[in-house]
Amino acid sequence: MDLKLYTYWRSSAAYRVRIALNLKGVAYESIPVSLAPAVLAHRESAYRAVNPQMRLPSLDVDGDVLIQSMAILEWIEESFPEPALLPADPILRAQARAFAQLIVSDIHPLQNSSILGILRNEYEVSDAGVRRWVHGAMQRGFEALEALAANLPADPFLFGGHPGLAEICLVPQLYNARRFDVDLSPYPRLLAVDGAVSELGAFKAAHPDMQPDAP
Ligand SMILES: N[C@@H](CCC(=O)N[C@@H](CS)C(=O)NCC(=O)O)C(=O)O
Repeated sequence: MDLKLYTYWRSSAAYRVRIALNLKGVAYESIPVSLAPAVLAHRESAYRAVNPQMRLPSLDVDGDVLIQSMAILEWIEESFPEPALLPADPILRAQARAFAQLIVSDIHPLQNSSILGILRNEYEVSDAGVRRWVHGAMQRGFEALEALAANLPADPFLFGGHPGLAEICLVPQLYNARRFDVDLSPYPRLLAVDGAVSELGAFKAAHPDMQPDAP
């Protein structure tokens, strides 16, 4: 199978997919698409032809293009079942999915670069206002995640003996939080999970700084 991942080193949605492919031990080729404000290669016609939404990531599977990181993660899980990204128990599976969705659906969209651009350019929100918006979105989300994590066994992973969907979504969101200087000290459980998985090769290799297009 020939896999090409359209990615950008600092894209947290692409970071999720990189971690999952690494955890499954699946080889892929990285095709960098720059989201840097001076380049915006994702808005050019070449990438629009790949993904009409002009967002990252996209995964080309033998010529079929998949978009949306959660759909891609589900395809990865269905195509490469081991190691499982979700626990076996249906209740725990729903809880792991909810943990991930809280990040993917409720935190990340509020701090995505094009949304912040709209706030700045169309609504004339100041840099300080945008920063408050981003911090608020992350703090509300992390507060809920910390409470959810506090009810889970300190394994050190969230939903079982190895990292899965929850960690795949959490680690890139914490990376974004650090980029925006969000104080993470109120979330010790989340930081403990982050510390535990950051030691693993699959997470290390997926880190933005390790990507071929990182400066
Ligand atoms: N829900 C989408 C979000 C994708 C997304 O917003 N990706 C960001 C990078 S992390 C992007 O391409 N931003 C460029 C833009 O918004 O123009 C997913 O999970 O794949």
